[in-house]
Amino acid sequence: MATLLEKVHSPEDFRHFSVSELQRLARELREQIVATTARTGGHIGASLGAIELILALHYVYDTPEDKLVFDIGHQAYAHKILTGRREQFDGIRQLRGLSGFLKRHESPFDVWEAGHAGTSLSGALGLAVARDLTHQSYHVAAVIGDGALTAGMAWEALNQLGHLHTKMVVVVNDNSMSIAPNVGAFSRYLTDLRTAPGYLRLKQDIEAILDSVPVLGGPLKRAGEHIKDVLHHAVLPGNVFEELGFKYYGPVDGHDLFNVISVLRNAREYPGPVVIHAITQKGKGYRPAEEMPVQFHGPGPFEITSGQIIKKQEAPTYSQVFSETLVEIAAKRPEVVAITAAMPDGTKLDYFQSHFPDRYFDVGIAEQHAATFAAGLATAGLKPVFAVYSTFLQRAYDQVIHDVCHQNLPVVFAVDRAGLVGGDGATHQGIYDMTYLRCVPHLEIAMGKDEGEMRRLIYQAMDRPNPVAIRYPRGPGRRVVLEDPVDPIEWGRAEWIFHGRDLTIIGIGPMVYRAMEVRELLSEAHFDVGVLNARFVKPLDEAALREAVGESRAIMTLEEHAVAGGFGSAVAEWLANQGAVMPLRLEGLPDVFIDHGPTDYYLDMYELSADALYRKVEAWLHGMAITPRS
Ligand SMILES: Cc1ncc(C[n+]2csc(CCOP(=O)(O)OP(=O)(O)O)c2C)c(N)n1
Repeated sequence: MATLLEKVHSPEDFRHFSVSELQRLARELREQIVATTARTGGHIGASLGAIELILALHYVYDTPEDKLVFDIGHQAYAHKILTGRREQFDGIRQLRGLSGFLKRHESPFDVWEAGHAGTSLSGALGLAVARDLTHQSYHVAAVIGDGALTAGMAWEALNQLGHLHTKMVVVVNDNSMSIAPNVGAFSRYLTDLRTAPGYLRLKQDIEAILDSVPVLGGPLKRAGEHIKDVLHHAVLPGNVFEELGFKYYGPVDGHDLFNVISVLRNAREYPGPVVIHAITQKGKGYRPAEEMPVQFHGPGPFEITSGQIIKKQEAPTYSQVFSETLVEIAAKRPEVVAITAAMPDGTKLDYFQSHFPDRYFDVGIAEQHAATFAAGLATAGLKPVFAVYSTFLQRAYDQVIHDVCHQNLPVVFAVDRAGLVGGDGATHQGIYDMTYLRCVPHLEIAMGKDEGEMRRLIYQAMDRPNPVAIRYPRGPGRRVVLEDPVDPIEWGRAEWIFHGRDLTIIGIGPMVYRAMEVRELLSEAHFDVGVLNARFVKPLDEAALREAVGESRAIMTLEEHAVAGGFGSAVAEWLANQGAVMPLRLEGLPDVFIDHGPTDYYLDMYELSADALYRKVEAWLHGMAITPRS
């Protein structure tokens, strides 16, 4: 039997459906999302939880004329399927397939792109203000999760929206979860709103009484509304949204299509800003995702019937080794405290939390605050370690400079997911941090070639009197033996792995192993090639660099990072200032946003595989008359 979904190529196709047909559509969407993500992995939990909201929004609004803005975009799988991408949905997050987030080039229904949390309200307010200034009449609605509402940016937007009183609808998709259970006073406040039946009944009763007071038209009507507002505020306990100038509808059961549609219809007509507080369940309709919302936030492939997530047998990840190392250190050093911005599972700081609950802080999706909070802790003699993905540290740039580094405070940034990240794609690549951190005074930056060196660097970072960033990549380590006790790395010292007279390849991070592969190939072709494991981006090991300049005829740097301003640039700056005339080649990632897909695919594409590097380097050396030794 044909499914209803097969008949839907655009929201127009279901706007005449009955509520029971919409409910059937919701079931079919659930089946497709579960069936696909079981193969591809992806953001299943949030997407299952937002299905009814998405159906209702497209049902009530005339999209894409009216503008729907999603926060992050990870919850919008149903939106993708309903807006003409059902047949491509199978390829979500796969190479050349649909993005796991929204993309303006994918569809006119994707009016806003994101990946980072908390941007939707600012973007939507921009659309709404532009509408008014250009005398257009489209509606604007934004969907934001309770987790994303812990981001400062979201409040900056609410502040302006309440002030401008612009016509716009904000749907708060409250499932009480961020990736982990949501934290913070505001999260607790939302829970109180949700679970205070007394308040709700009182509110409904009072509103009913006030609504029954007749008001006349024109100016009198406005005066009457004003009196109602004043009475409303006088009798009811304050609701933060109303206090900020919003019309508040809620809490609404976000899975009750009939209800959500009728609330949305009212909200759409309201002349100012509206908040609809919708209660949803993460993973709704798929038992394992309902029961294990953290694991099913963004799992890899899983077995549908059992809900078993398919795990490859891999070495411990860098994040695991990091967290275990930090626990070891913290056991000996009571001043060590750990901070995450809503990523206890991703950073593996949940392990630290289980050992030292009082010295662990999940601050919500609040990277800016996390950095400054760390600075505050450090001024009072603690040793804060902020574990944060490279991409999310971007959010805290001013705080890194102004609050941490300017005061030269000994905060440790454990910069996770440094490098390409795979399925999350362009918004999540950790390939800019060396550029944006390298120029900040006082900050030292290091990256080990494997998890063993990372561990040693973490140990030593604890003794630095200034801020330090230790970078490490996503995924499994190389199963190297983890020394215990660790053998300290001389701070600022690179590691010579081979010396060579024709070329020295200076690698940073795991790219050092790639450098060794390239060396192998070049050695077979009779070139004499050295490999230097830089370890430190800042300070550079100038003595080792001088040695390389002295003994090699050419230098190549190698990094899994944007070349622009990255590690190679640091070497180039140094070399230029030496006045040394030396052939130098910088290998890394080009000046483009890199989409989702396997890391190796992109390393091949940008000619950073061992073979491609070998071919390029051999031609380069020949071009400079550096020929094989017989
Ligand atoms: C700035 C930033 N920090 C961290 C993340 C990682 N992240 C992705 S989804 C998510 C939780 C979002 O929770 P919520 O907004 O409530 O949406 P839900 O997944 O519950 O629907 C987090 C922390 C991010 N995307 N952006």
